[in-house]
This record gives sequence, structure tokens and C-alpha cells, in this order.
Amino acid sequence: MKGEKLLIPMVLMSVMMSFVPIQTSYGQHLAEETCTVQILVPGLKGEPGEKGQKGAPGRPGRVGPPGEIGQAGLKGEKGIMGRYGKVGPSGMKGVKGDTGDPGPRGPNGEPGVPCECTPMRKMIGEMDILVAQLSSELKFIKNAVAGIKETDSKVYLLVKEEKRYSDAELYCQTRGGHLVMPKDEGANAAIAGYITEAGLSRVYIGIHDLDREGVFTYVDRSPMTTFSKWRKGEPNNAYDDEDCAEMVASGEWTDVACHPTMYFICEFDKDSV
Ligand SMILES: [Ca+2]
Ligand SMILES: [Ca+2]
Repeated sequence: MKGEKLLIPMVLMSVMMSFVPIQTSYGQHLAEETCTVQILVPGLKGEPGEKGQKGAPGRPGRVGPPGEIGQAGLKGEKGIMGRYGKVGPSGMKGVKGDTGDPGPRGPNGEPGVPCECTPMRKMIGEMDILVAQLSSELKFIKNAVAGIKETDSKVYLLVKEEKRYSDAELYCQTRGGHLVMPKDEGANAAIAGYITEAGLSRVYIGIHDLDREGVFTYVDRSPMTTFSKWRKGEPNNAYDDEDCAEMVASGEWTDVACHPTMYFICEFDKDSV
């Protein structure tokens, strides 16, 4: 291309030199060969021109294809701590822990007042006696409530504690009465019924001949007058040792020894109950 651009001006110059006298030395050479067929031969390569001025900027090129994915960057430095979050819900109750070790021993207390033991012991002894009496009374009341028997003028109590005759009478006296003293058929029948209902066969009654052998009296020392209920053949003072009396379930009486223990019946006047 560069060669072609140089060729065109050279041809034009050749034509012009054919008709115009050339003053230059180069032109004189050409003028001497006027009217000859000119053979256009490329001249010698000219010297390089001066560098041209910088051209105007070109138009922006087309948008290129997307670039390849770049390599992963290096890990950044740790950021500062964020704000605290909200309080979460309460957790479930934990399992009970083991018992801790015993604590250290505490300081000694102040000395106490010396005990007046003798009066205390005496008081305790008296209280024991009271408790025993109350227990006895309570037992009596329980018996009374459980099965008391009464007629128009008497209250009978069957005591289910086996005692000797004298102890049985003492028991009844302590409570304001005596061993039962049947003084008529009605009373005797009531007492007999009491024994039968209790499922017993015999009880002590308040009749004896302790003061004078063969002469029976009631335990309150009142004499036996018109009424008696001895079983046939009784009293017989068997073995010369029968000074007390019992009633059997049929209501009949028998003289017996005083030392065996058995149940008994107390009687109380209604006026004194
Ligand atoms: Ca006798
Ligand atoms: Ca007898």
C-alpha cells in the first residue's frame, strides 16, 4: 500500500515534466528525452517522512465477552463482636443434686441450770399413779358403757376382770357400790339374765359367811331375811373352805372358796349414781 501511494505522484510528475521545462538537474535529464516512450519505473524509495500528528481517538470497541470467574479472595479478618441477643426461654428443671457434706460443728451452748432431780422424780412418780388411776377409771367407764344393766332402783355392772372375792368387793366399793346383792326374785332374775347374756357360767355375788361360819349375810352386812336362791344341797361349806358365794347362769347360788379369781357384778344405788 505504501508503495502504491508513492507511485501515483511519480506518474503525475512524469507527465508534467514532458511539457514544462524543468529547472532542476533532475528535470534537465528528463527534458533531454522528450517525446520518447516513457517507461515508468519506480523510483528509489524515498526517505521516511516525518512522524504525523496523533490522530483523533477511535470509536469505542464492542463489548467483550464475560471474563472468567476470578479466584476466591483471601479470608478477611475477624470482625468485632456483635450485640447480645434476646434472653432465651427458661430451661427444664434439673435433677436434684447429692446431699452436701455436713457443716462444721457449732459452738458449745451456755451451761444449763442444775436439775432439782429429787422433786422432779417425786412429781413424775405421782403422775404415774394418776395415770394408772385414770386408766383404771377409763376401763371401768368402757365396761359401764358397753353393758350396764339396771332395774328401778339399781344399776348393775358386769366386770370382766378376774379378781378374788375381797378384791372384787374393793373394786366395787372404790366406785361407790358393792358386789351385787340380790334381795328379791326380780333383782335375782335380772342378774341371772345379765350373766346369761354375757355368755358366762358364774360370777361372784355379795354374799358370804366370813364373819360367822354358816350364817350368810350380804356384803354390806345387811341380814338375809326372806329371800334366798341357794341351789339344792348348798351352801355345803365344802372342804370347810367355802365362805363366799357365786351365782350361776340359772340364777341359783352356791357357796364357794373366796380365793379363786373370777368375773363379778357390782351394783350401785341409782340415787348415788
Ligand atoms: Ca362357809
Ligand atoms: Ca358349796
